[in-house]
Amino acid sequence: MSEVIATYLIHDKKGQLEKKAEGIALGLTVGSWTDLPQLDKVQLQKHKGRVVSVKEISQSKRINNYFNGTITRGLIKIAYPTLNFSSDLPAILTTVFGKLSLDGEIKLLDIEFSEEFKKNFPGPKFGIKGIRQLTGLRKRPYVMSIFKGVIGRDLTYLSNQLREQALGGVDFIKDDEILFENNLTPFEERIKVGKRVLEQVYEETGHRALYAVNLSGKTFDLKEKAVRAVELGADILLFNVFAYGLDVLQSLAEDPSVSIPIMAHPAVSGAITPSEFYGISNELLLGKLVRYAGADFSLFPSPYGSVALPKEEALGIAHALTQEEERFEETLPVPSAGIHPGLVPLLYKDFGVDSVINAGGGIHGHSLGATGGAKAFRQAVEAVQASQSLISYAQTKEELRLAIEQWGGVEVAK
Ligand code: 1AE
Repeated sequence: MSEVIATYLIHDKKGQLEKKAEGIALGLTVGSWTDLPQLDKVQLQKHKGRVVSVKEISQSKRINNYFNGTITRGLIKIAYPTLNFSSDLPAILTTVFGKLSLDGEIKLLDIEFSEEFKKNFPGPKFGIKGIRQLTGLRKRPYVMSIFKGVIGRDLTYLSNQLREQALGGVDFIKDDEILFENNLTPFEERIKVGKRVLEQVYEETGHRALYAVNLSGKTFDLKEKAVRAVELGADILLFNVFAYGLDVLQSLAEDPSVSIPIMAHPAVSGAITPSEFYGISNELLLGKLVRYAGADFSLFPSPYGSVALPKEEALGIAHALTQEEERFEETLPVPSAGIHPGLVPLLYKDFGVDSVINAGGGIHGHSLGATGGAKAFRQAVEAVQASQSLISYAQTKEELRLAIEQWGGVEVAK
């Protein structure tokens, strides 16, 4: 029988993990089937959830203090027959963590799908391989910059900022996720102007940057808008997946006419993932599910910047995005938020060549402006790839020297 297996971290004051697990397996599938007549029980057997394992984990003084009493903690795995739901993420999430997410201290850590069931998800259309092909760049991490301060500004301002960033040598430039449809810089105009500016920079310098435009608006209008973006020659779509839902991402990714990469932004996910007692793990939400639903890039807080994640969680996301999967391309990890050039050695060590170093403030706040900031990032990447310390490399690279003077730099032992 085909099943989906969910792993939960539970906290129970009564210390009855087995009972709780059995209650979930029944409650989220056939309800109180033990009270039913024999015939009904037999019929319902194939729909009943199954407790796969219950593992108590060591008590924690800190957590006992927090709950003001002794609390038993455990990892439980429950298998749900796929017969019970349609093959879409809303149905799966509602089954494994619908009402249950409202029921006390329980966190959904993982969902395992059989290879057969994975066929219901598209995975990334491009993935790391496809993006490497698209950009013709193979041997270094990408550098991305973010438009900043463009709300209330017109297309001329936007073009100038785009040009400055591209001239510094960034590979991708993304809209700020808070830039929506507006009269001053409408979606379609941003794409047209962006194309013109980036083509000009390419002609002048030989460097081509790609622009990720924010796909926003009402859910039912998104597809048409995405297709129009493709017709206009957009490079990449930025998408606030958690404001809309993973299934909306999936339906965009599945559409053959949305034939450009999709970049998933983590906005709103902080309402779901950070608690150690509730919600959904970062690895599952920003890692596995974003990848299965079809994002080519996934942004998430790095372990270092202004909105830092615990390191093992950030690494867990990257692992889920890139671990070998028979059916799915890899999604490019984009550790972000509060990143400056001095953090590049750490990011490179943690996330490797196949990642994107992404910065807004760390580009625009550079004392030589966005072009200087972008150059400083590229120089920091060069330093790391040449196995040189940032300090020694900066002796001949003015932009990097100024960035380190401004924000400091972290060297990594070889
Ligand atoms: C985790 C998302 C990061 C992001 O979108 C963003 O705008 C970062 O800006 P900075 O680099 O922190 O200024």
